[in-house]
Formats: sequence, structure tokens, C-alpha cells
Amino acid sequence: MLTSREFLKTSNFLFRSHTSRPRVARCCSVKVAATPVHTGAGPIPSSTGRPCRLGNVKRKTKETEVEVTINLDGTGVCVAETPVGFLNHMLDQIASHGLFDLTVKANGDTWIDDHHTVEDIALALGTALSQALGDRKGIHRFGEFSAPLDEALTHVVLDLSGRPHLSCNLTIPAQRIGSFDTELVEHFFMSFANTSGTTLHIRQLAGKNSHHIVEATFKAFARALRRACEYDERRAGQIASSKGVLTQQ
Ligand SMILES: [Mn+2]
Repeated sequence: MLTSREFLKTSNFLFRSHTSRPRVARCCSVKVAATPVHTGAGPIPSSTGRPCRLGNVKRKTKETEVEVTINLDGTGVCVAETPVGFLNHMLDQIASHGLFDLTVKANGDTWIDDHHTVEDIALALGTALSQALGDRKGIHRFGEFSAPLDEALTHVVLDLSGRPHLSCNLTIPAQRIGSFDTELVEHFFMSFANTSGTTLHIRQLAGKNSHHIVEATFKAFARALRRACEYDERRAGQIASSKGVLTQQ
């Protein structure tokens, strides 16, 4: 007779017996994923018929310890276990609207503030994305999307050019959303742009509520990134550059 834990494991469920979340320390958390668990026997096929593009980055400093795993050809499954609750919510936006499978596990010196943890997660996410994209052959490269959330509206335009740049005009009225310092939103995108080699423009077109403004931005970012990462069938595996290179040299 299998225990429930053994049953879940043999059924390809991800079993997490330990959680750092308050008040549920003794509970069992079950996530149901549409992507089969990789057993190591060859590449995971994706809905595109090509192997899934995967990135995995571990980053450890005296300030933080971060692990990011991304599958660009996923179904939007997110496991975000970081001490920054609002960021977990935003990582969930990236996964679900980008149709990426994203796992982010992090610990950091949040007794100081969330700065190092948010920054290092963004750096690791950018590195993992770049790793998953490889030589960037056959992708659309450019992506843009405008996402509303009630009164808020943000336009995001990005280019997976290999050239890091951020222009961001967000005007977030509140200094904090819950305990999250809103100054870190721009810093997150700057850090991501730097390690992923992305040219990223973020334009807030409308918005009054700080939570709405930030969430609309992450949704637009996710959709724009999804488009840029997806294969352009007419491109037939070629690099979308007259220069022939999209990676940082
Ligand atoms: Mn910093």
C-alpha cells in the first residue's frame, strides 16, 4: 500500500512537504502541472513539436540565494517561493500570461529590505531566459503589448536584441504596496534587461491605483515577452537580424 506521498510521487505530482509560508507549515501542498515531469530521458516535447527551451540558474551570494528554472514552451505553471509576497504575485503574472513554466525559489536578507532579493531574482530570471533562448534562432525577437487593469494601462515594447536597455516612465503614487517598495519595480526590469540582453520600453498610459499600475505592467511585459520568444514560422530557423547575431558577444 502506497502512502499518499509515494502515490503523488509515482503519479508525477510535485510533492512539497515543507513550506516557509506562515500558518501552513504542517500542510501538504499539491500543484497540478500540465507539463509532464522531466525524467531526464531526452528533451521534453512541447506543443510546438520542438524540444522545450529550458533555462536553469542558481545564484548564491552573501546577500541572497536564488534558483530560477524557466520553460519558454510551457503552459503557465508558476511555483514562486520567495519571501517577497508581492513579487510572487508578479512572477505568477509573468508565467501565466507569458505561458512560461516558471519556478523561482529564493531566500535573502529581507531583514534589511527586499532590495537584494528582488534584484537578484530579476538577474537570475534574465540569465535563465537568455540560456533558454540559446542563439535566438527563429524567434520573433520583437514583442509588444498593452495591458489594462481597470483604470491602469501600460504599454510594453521589447526587443531580444542582446542589447540591454531600459526606458521606464512608471509613476506609481504609493511608495509601498503592502510591504513592497514600489521603487523596486523599475529596478527589477533594469536587472532583467541587463542579464537577458533585452531592450525594454515601459510606458504607463493611464492609472491611479499603484497595485493596478504594477500588475498591468507585468501582464503587458509577460505578453510582449511571450510573443518575442515564440517562433516565427516564416523565419524558418534563421536569426532575425541583418547582422546575423542576437547574443551578447
Ligand atoms: Mn541594486
